[in-house]
Amino acid sequence: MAFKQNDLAYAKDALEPHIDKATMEVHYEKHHAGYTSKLNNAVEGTNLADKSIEDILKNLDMDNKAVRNNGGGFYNHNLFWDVMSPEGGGKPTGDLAKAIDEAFGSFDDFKEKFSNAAGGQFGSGWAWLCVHPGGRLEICSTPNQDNPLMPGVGCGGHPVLGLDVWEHAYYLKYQNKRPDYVNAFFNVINWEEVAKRYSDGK
Ligand code: MN3
Repeated sequence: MAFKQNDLAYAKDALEPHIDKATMEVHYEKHHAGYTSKLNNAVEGTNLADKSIEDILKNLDMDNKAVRNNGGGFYNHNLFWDVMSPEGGGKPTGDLAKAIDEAFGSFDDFKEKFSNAAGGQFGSGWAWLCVHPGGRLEICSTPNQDNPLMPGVGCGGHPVLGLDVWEHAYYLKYQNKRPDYVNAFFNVINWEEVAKRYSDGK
């Protein structure tokens, strides 16, 4: 069965002014669609074709560049769309809020560390909040389309929040001002979805 992009739960202009419609269109319809079709081409007729994307990434041969780049791109963007919402922003509640306070001191400290991970990723990549078995949280970043499920990326656990810091994710609206984009992302984070991923992943 071929891999398929998650449907967006909101219109492409619904995240404005934080994420603009033109960026959403090209990002979803061109970039993510491209990773998805290239992943399907790369696994077709191989023993990966019937596996889940999580299985593929966890057991990935990192020298398999086609699956590494496009499998990562497919998975990462599906997560990215799902952790944003026009009703997002604010702060997490419940167990996730408690875990964030335990790991980072406070929500504001978490925001600063996550923003530093996003700003400090040189070139293209992703910033992540991950949960380890037992519930411990970790912030990290990965280059290109790598993600924390892949072996040996130095970024462990199950990703519960991811931020795309490729220029294609923000350049139309923010040009070189990545920190402004990172700051704006906090206005659309769907903390309910992140909390669900946290409780599923811990
Ligand atoms: Mn992208």
